[in-house]
Amino acid sequence: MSERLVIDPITRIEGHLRIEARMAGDTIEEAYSSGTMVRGLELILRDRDPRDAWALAQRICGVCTLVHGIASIRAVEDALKYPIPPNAQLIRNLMIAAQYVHDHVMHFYHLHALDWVDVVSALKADPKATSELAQSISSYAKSSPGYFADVQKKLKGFVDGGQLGIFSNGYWGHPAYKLPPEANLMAVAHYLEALAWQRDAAQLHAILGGKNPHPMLVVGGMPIAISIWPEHQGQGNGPHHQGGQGGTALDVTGLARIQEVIKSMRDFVDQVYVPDTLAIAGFYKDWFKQGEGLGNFMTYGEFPAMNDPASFMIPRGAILNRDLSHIEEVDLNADNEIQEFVSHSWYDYAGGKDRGLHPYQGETRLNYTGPKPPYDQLEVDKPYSWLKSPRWKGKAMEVGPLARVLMLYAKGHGQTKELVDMALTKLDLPVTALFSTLGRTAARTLETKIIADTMQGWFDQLVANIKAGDVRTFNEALWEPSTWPKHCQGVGFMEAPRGGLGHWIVIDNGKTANYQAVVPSTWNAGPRDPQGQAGAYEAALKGHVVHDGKQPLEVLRTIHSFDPCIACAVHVVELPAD
Ligand code: NFE
Ligand code: MG
Repeated sequence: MSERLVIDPITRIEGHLRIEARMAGDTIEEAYSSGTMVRGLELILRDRDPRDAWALAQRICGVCTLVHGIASIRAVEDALKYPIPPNAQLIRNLMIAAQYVHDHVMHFYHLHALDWVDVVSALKADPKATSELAQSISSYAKSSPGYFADVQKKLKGFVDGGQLGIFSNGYWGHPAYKLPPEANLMAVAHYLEALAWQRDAAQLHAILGGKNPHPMLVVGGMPIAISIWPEHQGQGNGPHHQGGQGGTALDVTGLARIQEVIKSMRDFVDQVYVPDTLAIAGFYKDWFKQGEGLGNFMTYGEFPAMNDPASFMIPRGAILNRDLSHIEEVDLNADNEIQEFVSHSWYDYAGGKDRGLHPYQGETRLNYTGPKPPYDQLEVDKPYSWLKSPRWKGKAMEVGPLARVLMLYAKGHGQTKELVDMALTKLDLPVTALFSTLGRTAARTLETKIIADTMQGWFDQLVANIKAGDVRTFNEALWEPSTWPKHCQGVGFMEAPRGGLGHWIVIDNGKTANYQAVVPSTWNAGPRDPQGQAGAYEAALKGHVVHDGKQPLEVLRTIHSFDPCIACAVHVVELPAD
């Protein structure tokens, strides 16, 4: 019998995602991914000043805050050939890195962990045995029997009061949960720790960008002054500054606080996030054998030393059919490489629905043809999503942490090789285990460590520049539109936490003529293309066995391993009037 499993919404994500699966018994035969909300930000950006685009574009998402702002200012800078000062580059790198660390830790504990951790089982744990477990895997200070007994008491209070709150509606007791009670209790404790820790992490954005989420940015640099005058020291923007005289420049106090935040990030990643990932993964080795899907991976590149792709810490490229011995070059400007298709999306193209359009020529023409909500089932032979289907040279590609770690690994990046080999050895798994649901989750953890560790070098370089007297953060040379060409176009790309992100802008007479954002979750969560090729989520779910259709935990595990963000992917909450 062929039945349809429907999960809508899939929770603990940003935005509205619906998954439907055609079942053969308890096995997923075909899966369909649908974004059920459209926002239309690309239309809002038209005809405005390109220098303001970032402020609007950044509102595409509040989870990956910053990244759409950065992609936007980079797009305008690319169009205008607008160089930025080295300090601005370093400050951007620090902010992007802080975004990764913050976002990945939050994803692991708050959006994904409960797919693996049974909160209610933690009540049965012995606090002393939990303490022994915690101390056997990490030097993290909060690991005494008393600490875990307190966490357990707090949790018991939630449960006894019928108030699981943030833990309500889980599939507690599902047989696919495999952790012993002690590991569950340790993970619940760290879920709560991560909530507190993330406040610290967010301060780096507040110091360098004025606030979080959605820090302040500017085309041509960063909108922050650096103070080197001793009489101003201590009046700056460190959260602990005592001056109280309203100084906003970055000074020794702010720099000292940034150093503390970087240390707090690295400590949490080293002492909590990495050991927890490895410990939890050890109980779920089956999940290193399923959930990959496409086998094609793409990165755009990130963390430039200068505005030169050759200097990227994470390189650009494509890996096809899992072949780590060969990396294809990716050109973000070539008409026939990155294209978006709408054959299965609720959009039209002027030239016909089966064409692919490069983002410079991209169109955003809404045309909802689906059933009137609420509906039982999507019509998957027709358009069934507000996401488009991006393709690279006609191929569906996975983007994100796994793509980046594979790229770094394939290129022989030292620390990546060390970490991946350490994790595989510890878990007694072959390198092919990376191509899986837990491979994706583990790659996210490992890249967090790599990026957090790299932050120190950028910070040291920034301090060295300031000491040498270079306090420039903004280049005003091309600020006035009168200096711009009449027509130009550019791409702003980056690696957002969820993968390669591109904003393409066309500027005519100083105004935005066209704007297209192709975001990571569109690559991963998009629907089928005109050839019928599945997107990454759809391909990854194929073959999963679902133990209980009313509690589809297996689907959540694989979908959440991508860290979905549909707010990003469908950039009007109302359907167009008919
Ligand atoms: Ni809204 Fe985002 C990231 C971007 S993913 S979270 O990372 O771009 O679609
Ligand atoms: Mg778009």
